[in-house]
Amino acid sequence: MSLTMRIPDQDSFTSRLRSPAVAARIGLWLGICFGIAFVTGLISHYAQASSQPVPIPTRPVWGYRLSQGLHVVAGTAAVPLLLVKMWVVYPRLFVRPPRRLAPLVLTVLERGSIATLVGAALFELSTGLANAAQWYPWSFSFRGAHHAMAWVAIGSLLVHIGVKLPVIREALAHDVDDTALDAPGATEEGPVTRRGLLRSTWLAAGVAAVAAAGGTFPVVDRIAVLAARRSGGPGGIPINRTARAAGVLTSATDPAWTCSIQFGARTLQLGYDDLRGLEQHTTELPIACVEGWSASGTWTGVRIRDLLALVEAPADAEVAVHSLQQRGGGRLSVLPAHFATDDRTLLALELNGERLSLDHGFPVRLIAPNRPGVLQTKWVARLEVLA
Ligand SMILES: Nc1nc2c(c(=O)[nH]1)N[C@H]1C(S)=C(S)[C@@H](COP(=O)(O)O)O[C@H]1N2
Ligand SMILES: [Mo]
Repeated sequence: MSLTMRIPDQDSFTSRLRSPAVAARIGLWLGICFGIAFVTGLISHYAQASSQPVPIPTRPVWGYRLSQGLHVVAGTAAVPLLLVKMWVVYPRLFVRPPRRLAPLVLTVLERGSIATLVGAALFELSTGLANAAQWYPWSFSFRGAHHAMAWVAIGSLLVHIGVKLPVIREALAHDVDDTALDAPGATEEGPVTRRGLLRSTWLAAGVAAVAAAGGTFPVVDRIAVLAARRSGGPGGIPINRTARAAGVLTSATDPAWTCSIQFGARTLQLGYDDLRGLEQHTTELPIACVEGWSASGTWTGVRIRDLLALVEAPADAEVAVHSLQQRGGGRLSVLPAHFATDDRTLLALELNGERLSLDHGFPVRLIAPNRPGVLQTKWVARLEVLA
């Protein structure tokens, strides 16, 4: 028995489906998905930054929810698009590089930018999907790495589009079955037509988008298989970290619990009944998790603004919201001044007309408009006026 190994060249790939006509059409939608994911990703990153030179508005209250929903939907829809696109174009890897120096340099640059683009795109989609599934099989910071790699992806995407623009234009200007741009050997009819392949790809991307959209848009909730986080949780809102996982079972149920409001040397301690005795307000606001799910709830509690007035805090001061939780993410968030004084920003005691459950942040949690879920601090122990 003899083993022969032959490196394929472009002529080893004969399917008519592998054509710039197909690649450009899928690429266009892939580019749109990456564009949406990039912009909404920047919004989410900025919304979580510790300082915001350009303030984020508190309205619309569902702004972050919509933005993050689009982010996850665009990213999920991009998965089948990217896979089909890679299948269509990978024979180009085997095109023999030119021998003359100038074209060789160009080829190396072009393939380098594509290798970077594919690597960054696969990294973004796989870490994003894993994050949406709350699965963290890595030790780096998700937010930092996903954000840094987004710039690599969008940069190499722009280079790629720049290099390919003449072909893209040509391909999109002609019928999808036009063969003018095809590799000479790509003449074999495949099991499906080009239109058939494109239709299946759009269908796969659409199904992926709908499956992810259920985490944000309740209309499609029933068919939202990828939006597993929406189900369950008291009050119909999923639970991100439980009281047990946060290590607050004892401190949050301690009858001696108080919330301290601290401004300079002034500190006020308010117990649960003290907070109940203050004017209560009810507002409907969503929790929009960075991981993609979101859900709306009706919250009742005390306005942060009213609490700040009790210690005569200035209206332009930021407020740090500290949790009983001692370690791990989510135990501290800072309210910019215009969020702290907004009339819909509450220390909530109730969700949907019932006392807050332990897992949703009993005794009290922060709820504010147009804000990433990770900043809606649960099991609040202390409000600290930063002035
Ligand atoms: N103290 C504390 N607050 C927290 C968290 C946390 O881990 N610890 N998780 C945050 C995140 S990431 C989200 S999305 C929301 C979820 O709120 P829920 O569990 O009540 O739905 O709570 C936020 N508040
Ligand atoms: Mo979250």
